[in-house]
Amino acid sequence: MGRAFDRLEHDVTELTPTHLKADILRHLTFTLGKDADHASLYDWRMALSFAIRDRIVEPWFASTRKTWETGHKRVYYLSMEFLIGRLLEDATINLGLRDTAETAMAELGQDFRAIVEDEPDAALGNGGLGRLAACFMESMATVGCPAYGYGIRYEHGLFRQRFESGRQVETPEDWLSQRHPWEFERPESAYTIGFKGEIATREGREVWQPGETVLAEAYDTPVIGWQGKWANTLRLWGAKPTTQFDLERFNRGDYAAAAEPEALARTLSRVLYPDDTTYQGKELRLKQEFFLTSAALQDILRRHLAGGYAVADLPRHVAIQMNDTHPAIAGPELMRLLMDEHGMAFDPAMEVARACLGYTNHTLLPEALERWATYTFGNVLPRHMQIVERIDSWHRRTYHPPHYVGIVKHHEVRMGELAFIMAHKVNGVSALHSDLVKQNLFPELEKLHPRIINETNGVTPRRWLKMCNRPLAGLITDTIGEGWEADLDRLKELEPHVADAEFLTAFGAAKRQNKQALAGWMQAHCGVSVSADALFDVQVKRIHEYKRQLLNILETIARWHDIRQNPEKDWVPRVKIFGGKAAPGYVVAKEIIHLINDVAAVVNSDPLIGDRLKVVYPPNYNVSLAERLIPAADLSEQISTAGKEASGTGNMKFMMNGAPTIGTLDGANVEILQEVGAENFFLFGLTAEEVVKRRANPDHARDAILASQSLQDVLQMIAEGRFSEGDPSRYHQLVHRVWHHDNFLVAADFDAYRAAQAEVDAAYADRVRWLRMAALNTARSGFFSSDRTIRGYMADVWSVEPAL
Ligand code: T68
Repeated sequence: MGRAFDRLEHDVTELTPTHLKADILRHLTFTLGKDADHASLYDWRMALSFAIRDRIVEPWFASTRKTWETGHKRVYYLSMEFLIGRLLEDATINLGLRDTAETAMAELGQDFRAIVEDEPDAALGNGGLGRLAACFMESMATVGCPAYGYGIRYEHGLFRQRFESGRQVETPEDWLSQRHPWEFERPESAYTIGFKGEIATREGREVWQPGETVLAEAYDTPVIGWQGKWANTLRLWGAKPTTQFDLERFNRGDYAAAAEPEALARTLSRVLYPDDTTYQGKELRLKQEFFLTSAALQDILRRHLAGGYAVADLPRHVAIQMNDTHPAIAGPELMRLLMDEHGMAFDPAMEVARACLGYTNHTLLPEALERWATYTFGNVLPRHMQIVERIDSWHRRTYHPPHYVGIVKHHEVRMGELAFIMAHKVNGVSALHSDLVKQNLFPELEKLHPRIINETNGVTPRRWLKMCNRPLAGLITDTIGEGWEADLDRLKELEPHVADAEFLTAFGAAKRQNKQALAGWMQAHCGVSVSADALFDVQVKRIHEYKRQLLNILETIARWHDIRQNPEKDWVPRVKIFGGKAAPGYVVAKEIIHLINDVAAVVNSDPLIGDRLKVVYPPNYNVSLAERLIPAADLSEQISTAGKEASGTGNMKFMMNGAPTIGTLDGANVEILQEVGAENFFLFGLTAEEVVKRRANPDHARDAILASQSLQDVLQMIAEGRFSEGDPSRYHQLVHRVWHHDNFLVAADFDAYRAAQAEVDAAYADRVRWLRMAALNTARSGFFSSDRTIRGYMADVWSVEPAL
């Protein structure tokens, strides 16, 4: 029977607009119950999405079947975040149906673009870490790595951002208020997840009797790779009550208590935590982490045993990757399942668990390192607390680490150390970051058992070039032919064309088309009119002190001031574009947002300035907005304090789309510089080592400010209230912090940043030079495909071969 699916019944490349139209109309009629005459944009989007989804199901079945039949090893990517964005256009592109879909919709009287943009973003992540997980899912499908992504089906993704009088205001995100056409609900795949309670000993075995339980129910979204050759599953867990009511309590008349199981279930998968760099020791967060991890591990073991294999054989068939420490409870939970449920002894269970697990670190920031109070941890997960202590004492007995190295310290469970000890490989996400993880984060553990490796991040070129930048993708295909999308090193073949005036002109025309489109969008959505001839200078990412949006806005003020002083000079016109959200509780980041908006208001309405400088800050930066902004960027701002940004992935997207970087030697900037060459990169600022030395001088900021007339002027203007008319004290604290608590060396790097910006102006004024730089950035970006990253993990961490 199922044999029919071994090969595709329908060759999607042969699907004509006429066939697709029939499918769309069938779904409109029979799935949605709508008459074409009365269908709304939403109805058409649903009908098209279902018609496209139909085409994914066959390769999805075929992939799953092949993995089962060959007993191929599977990768399980555990992540609290998957920032996937929209799915419709991406699916049509990977299926080779983008143009077919557009034609079919046009013939039905519908605008494909409008339909695509009607889809809400699935914003189940904060930033880089969540987007990386989404790129990895697409790349694993593209290279044919059998894999499951496991995450949480948050009802509310990352909050929406609005500005009110320049201040950030958060409103709840609501993506599931509409039907989500890409998922399949699997009520039959559900697991009981326990919390709290007691531990009993029965027949010499520890038995955990949870005090609370919820059900984790699976929702599966197929993830289709390039050209539809392979598809994997993103399995997101939704929480359901195990019982609607606690009947015993209900019958006793305790109605509120009787509804408790339902209340817990309703909150568990309700909302994504919006902090990307500060962990908060909240019980609900720990419960979410365990909910995801336990459901995933139970599912993994069930599938393994269903394949007829022994538990001890797990490492031959299963690789489990922990995306940061958020799912680091996987170590103890796997141990619990192996020992308490499958009767394994501690030592062999440790061997099995460690052989399966890998851990990726994404940050060195101390405030982001998860540490749970033993009180909270022991209360929520009493059995896991026992297991953690057992692992810790086993580790001390076996390896004799220095007394200060361990998992449980000062009444806290350190999740980084736990993840390190339970994983056979630990990796950082860029060359520099991996070195710093070795030297600064786990130096002693690494000495005892070396296991830290590097896997430099990457991004999928299908979404971040092919889909979001059609003019440039078209030019690339016209120039080097097809096939670069899955073999991005082939972009190197563009290099010889960079000497060709005709190619450069075409490259410039593609960029200009994107800039024109963005200018129109900003006019309509932000009320700011900009010239497409200006240099589009873009900094988009979460707002954080270490990312130094402050440095950028201070330079903007200096530039504005300079233009006013010398209006007759031949200024290179600039549009400074900012985008990004601040964590709701991050007061300093919110102040920076307010300042950017205040500066924008002053600059944009200054008649002396005109087109020479504009500042635009579109609200609610998300994946879809990134797809609009990045292809239109001339300059990529990657200006974090050296040593603080683990990798960055936006930096790679800009490079691919032909925007040179102005940046520090931080994260993957180091590798970008290496690939593109110093003459095509605007480097400035202290190095990671210099940062450490400079910070040892308590007067570093004061010294730098006194040495820079320009910085003094800028700080003075802010302090005087030039950007906060009627409220002169608004930024006193901010200015005070630059003088006295400049933890991220904004002052120390200010002059160097200004000088680099002046070089940018000079380079941009030379049109041919600039186009050559831009084109070389694209041509040399092949290394940053997430296909390369995934192949690295497959070889170095997972020991899995492609199944294609
Ligand atoms: C980012 N981390 C890194 N964390 O900052 C970035 N954290 O340099 C790197 O490129 C990216 O990971 C991918 O490796 C994050 O995005 C989070 O979002 C986060 C979320 C919750 C808790 C802690």
